[in-house]
Amino acid sequence: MMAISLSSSEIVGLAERVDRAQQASQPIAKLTDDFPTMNIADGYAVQLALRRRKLARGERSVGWKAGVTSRAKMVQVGVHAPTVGFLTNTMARPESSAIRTDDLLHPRVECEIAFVTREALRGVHCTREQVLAATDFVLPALEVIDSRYAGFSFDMPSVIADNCSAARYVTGAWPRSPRDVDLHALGVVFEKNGEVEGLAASAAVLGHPADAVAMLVAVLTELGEEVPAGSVVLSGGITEAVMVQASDHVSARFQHLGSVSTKFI
Ligand code: OOG
Ligand code: MG
Repeated sequence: MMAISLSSSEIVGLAERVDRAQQASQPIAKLTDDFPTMNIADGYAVQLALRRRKLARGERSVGWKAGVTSRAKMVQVGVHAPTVGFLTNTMARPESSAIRTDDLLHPRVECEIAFVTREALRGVHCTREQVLAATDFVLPALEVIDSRYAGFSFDMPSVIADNCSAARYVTGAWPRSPRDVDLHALGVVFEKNGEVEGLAASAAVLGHPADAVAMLVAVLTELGEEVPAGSVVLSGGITEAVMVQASDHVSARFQHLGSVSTKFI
């Protein structure tokens, strides 16, 4: 990763800017409009400052998310390399609940496979096998993303600074051992209001969802972080994300993993 080019006061100021946009549900311009030389290391520095702000307010860290790990997502958002973001307890929603839209800007939903770890993961050369060995179980998941940038329009440093659009996530209720299912070739049917929005297989995320988690571990290790035991890790949207609004119902049906659904109010 390149060296950080922003000053520490710029990093803190940009984290505050992103945080305020989220709290006020007011979109902002992508950060690189003001800081055109911002690089990926700067993006992560802002993201980690944002994470520190949230944890200082009492949010609890529950895990991490891989983003832009599939071709469908890369094409949709115009970012061509995977990214990493963080998850806190305030983003988690139980499957039976309805997700409010009045505190979101322009939510989109994507279907993902979630990993729950029983051992910590770290290392810049983390492998698929290490991820599988450290995984307690996998779950079907829906992620609600909500870019703080106007028009959902950003570049890689800006989206990383905005915690990769993280907003809400829902996991299904049926844990499976990663050893009991072929994580490489699971089909998924993604529906909104009973209409099929996307069909894909789990291999869409970097060839294997555990490889997406290994990528995430490598990035976090470079940043001086790790994936602790007991973390939730989202491995990235398998299909394009779909726009949602109040009254929509979304579900993802995964071969061998069961389904997960949520509605919006
Ligand atoms: C960036 C977040 C991407 C995923 O699963 O690909 C992401 C975005 O699309 O706004 O969470
Ligand atoms: Mg996602």
